[in-house]
Amino acid sequence: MKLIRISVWHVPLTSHTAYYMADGKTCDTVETVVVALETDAGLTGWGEVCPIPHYLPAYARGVAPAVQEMAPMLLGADPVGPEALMAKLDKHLPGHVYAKSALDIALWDLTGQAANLPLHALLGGRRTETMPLYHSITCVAPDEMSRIAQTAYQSGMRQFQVKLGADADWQADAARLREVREAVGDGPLVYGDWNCGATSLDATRVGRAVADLDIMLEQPCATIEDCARVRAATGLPMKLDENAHDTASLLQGHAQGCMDAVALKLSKFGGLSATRRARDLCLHLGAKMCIEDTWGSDITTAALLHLGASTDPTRVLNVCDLSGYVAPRLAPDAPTREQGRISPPDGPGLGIQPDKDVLGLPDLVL
Ligand code: 0XW
Ligand code: MG
Repeated sequence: MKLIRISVWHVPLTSHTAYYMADGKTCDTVETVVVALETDAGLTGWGEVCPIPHYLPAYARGVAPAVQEMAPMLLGADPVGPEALMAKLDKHLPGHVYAKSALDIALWDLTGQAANLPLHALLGGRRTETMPLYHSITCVAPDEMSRIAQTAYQSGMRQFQVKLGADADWQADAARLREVREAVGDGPLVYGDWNCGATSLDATRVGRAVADLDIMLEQPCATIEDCARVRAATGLPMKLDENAHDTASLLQGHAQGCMDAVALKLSKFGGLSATRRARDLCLHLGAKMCIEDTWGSDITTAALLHLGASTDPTRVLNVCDLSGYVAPRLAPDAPTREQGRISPPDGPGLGIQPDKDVLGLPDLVL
């Protein structure tokens, strides 16, 4: 089987509700990039990557030029066995992992379709029926955030990511964590995410103000060293996100003692192949994993669900139904949340069928 055509679409995704993070970052409407790889056997593999502006070293309009650069290595190649082809792409164009993420997902989709097996079977075998989701709460007034948490709790959610730092007011951040914890009661996981936006001073003050509560902190500062300082000064468990993006940073987070949990976003590492290797390293290091991506719709969500379902469930902190936060849905047959949990699709490959009417005409065909 040979790859004969590459198509790329840019699709604006709009969040159902406003979504604010520290440093003025938002993803109210962001562009997702969809990639289709067609073969001479009539199969089409789908990939997606959706960077949030100003969030990671990645941007939506950077994907198509990188794909164009890699196209000569892809066209005519056998897509079955994604890691072999991804290794060739890594030699041809080092880095650009977010663009490669969409290609790698599409290669896995084709490999699964060729094998007539769902990706979770090829990624090591299904370990669980359903996985817990977390609900990410936009950084607004503390009482509004506790109302959002309560509504999500009633829908079955038991894990809550409380966005912090939008107003640089550390006391408001402490109130956000306290009020959300009160709203959902003891037991559910509550964690505050600054998305790198705090100083170690402010994050430490917040952490110490809520140290009587069962709270985890996520990526308060811009460096692993500063996150480790906050972890040590507050005694609160910590999740790394933005700083954990490759083997070296996972090892560093672990060595610095601030990686109780970690966000494995597919596009930080370079797709399913690279994130599976990161997953295996985290199994060894003992960090609990949030298996997800930066943002996106049904294609990236299906991909992360397959990796999550093939991971030891005692090590999976949670997964994210990214497509549940945005419109339009790209695939009408994609899984949706039920009582705060979600399952991967069952069909071959990713197991979803993107809707060509929603996508329209591609922006680039190679
Ligand atoms: C990447 N986000 C902004 C979207 C996901 O829901 C989680 C969050 C994060 O930074 O963890
Ligand atoms: Mg985060």
